[in-house]
Amino acid sequence: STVPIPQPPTHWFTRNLPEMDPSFPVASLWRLAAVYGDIFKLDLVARQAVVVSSYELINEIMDQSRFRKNPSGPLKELRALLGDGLFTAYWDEENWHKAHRILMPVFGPIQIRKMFPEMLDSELAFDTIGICGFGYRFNSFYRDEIHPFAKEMAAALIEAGKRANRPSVENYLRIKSAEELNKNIHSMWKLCDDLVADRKRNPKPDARDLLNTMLNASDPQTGEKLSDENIRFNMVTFLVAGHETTSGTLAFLFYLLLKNPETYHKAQKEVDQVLGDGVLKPDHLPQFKYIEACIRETLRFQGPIGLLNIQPIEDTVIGGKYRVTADEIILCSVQGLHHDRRVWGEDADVFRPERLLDGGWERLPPNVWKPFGNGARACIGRFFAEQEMIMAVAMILQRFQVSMVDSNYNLRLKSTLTVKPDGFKMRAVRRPGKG
Ligand code: MNH
Repeated sequence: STVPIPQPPTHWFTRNLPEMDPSFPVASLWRLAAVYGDIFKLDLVARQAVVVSSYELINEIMDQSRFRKNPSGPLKELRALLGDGLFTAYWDEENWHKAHRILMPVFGPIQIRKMFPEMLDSELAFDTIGICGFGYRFNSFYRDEIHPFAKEMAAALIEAGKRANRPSVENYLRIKSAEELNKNIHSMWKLCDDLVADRKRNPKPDARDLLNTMLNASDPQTGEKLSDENIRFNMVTFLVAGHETTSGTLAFLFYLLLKNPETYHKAQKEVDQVLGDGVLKPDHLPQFKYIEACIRETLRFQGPIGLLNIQPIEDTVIGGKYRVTADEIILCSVQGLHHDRRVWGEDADVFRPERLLDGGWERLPPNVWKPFGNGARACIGRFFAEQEMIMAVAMILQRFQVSMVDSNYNLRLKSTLTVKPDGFKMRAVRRPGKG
């Protein structure tokens, strides 16, 4: 027999929408989880959501024979920009399967290792994808202002998050925001379409970038190539999915290292032992065991993605007693999972990279660490991001002493679809005689 899923009281017209803060929806779910517990239901008018926040329930929901990702809410709004690109594709879209088959091989560890020289040569997250992805230099470092694409992207992400958590009447009335969003979308598309056109006019057969693969490779199963439209959607997808996530994670990482100075010293000591004053080489990467643990622990403690959108393949019962239907969306709280004391222990709220060392990583139970999502729809850019982050942390710690501009700063969060620190500033001073 089943029991009803707890639900906050509803308003006659806006149902549970007033519970949501459109500028930080995930935080609303964290707040509600503290009141209603590991599972609760929300009627968000346009969609019915079930929010789960425990290891026990999420472990069950990660079973791909019963559940799968299907974009809803902000992800659905983002389709206006990202279409049937990998991140926002619905589970039954053929273009997801095609692009997944074509692109998976180039995102594997060996191919990503070959991008080392380009990564070494670029200015973090956004520029790295520009160069490794499409041979395009955004040159963020050499501009006073951030690149228009980065601005348009940030604005579009915020607007998509808001649209998903506003009543549709209100969306309808906000003509100005809709026009602005549309303008931004077309401007981002144009940059990508121009890059495709340019590459077609001037092929670069030797370039090891994603654009070459998308233009030239054919699907091993159907023999078909990706359409120009799908290539554009995936180009924007890589920039969106790879920029805020990687830069947000690095910001959280430095915040956590600085708040826990013994971890900072251990990481720096490791860099000094592995690199000394030398130049970073691909062979060094597997030697940064402590930094790897710091990155993994950061992604557990506070990663950039708050929710996984999962849908039951058919009506089913979870946790032995809660009925969920195939038209409901289950929002898995990554925060809830990563801070569940029942699996992580009493110190779940402590940043402790050591928990993942000396076999700790290998001993983790299945599905307790999900910052990159799940199964077939897990992050395709994971090796890319991990390599980029290890390189960045190693080079920064080798050459600089980093500190907080305001030593009393305590973490505040903000959200633009992804979660990141708000108002966190660091200062970097050259370490004498290094690098
Ligand atoms: Mn990434 C999917 C997290 C870096 C490209 N990424 C996902 C998902 C998570 C995620 C979580 C699954 C989302 C969901 O279930 O709805 N991604 C990250 C994190 C980092 C990251 C935490 C960095 C840290 N991602 C990157 C980078 C790229 C990238 C870098 C590209 C170069 N991610 C993707 C793509 C998908 C994705 C593409 C969609 C994959 C699919 O569904 O086929």
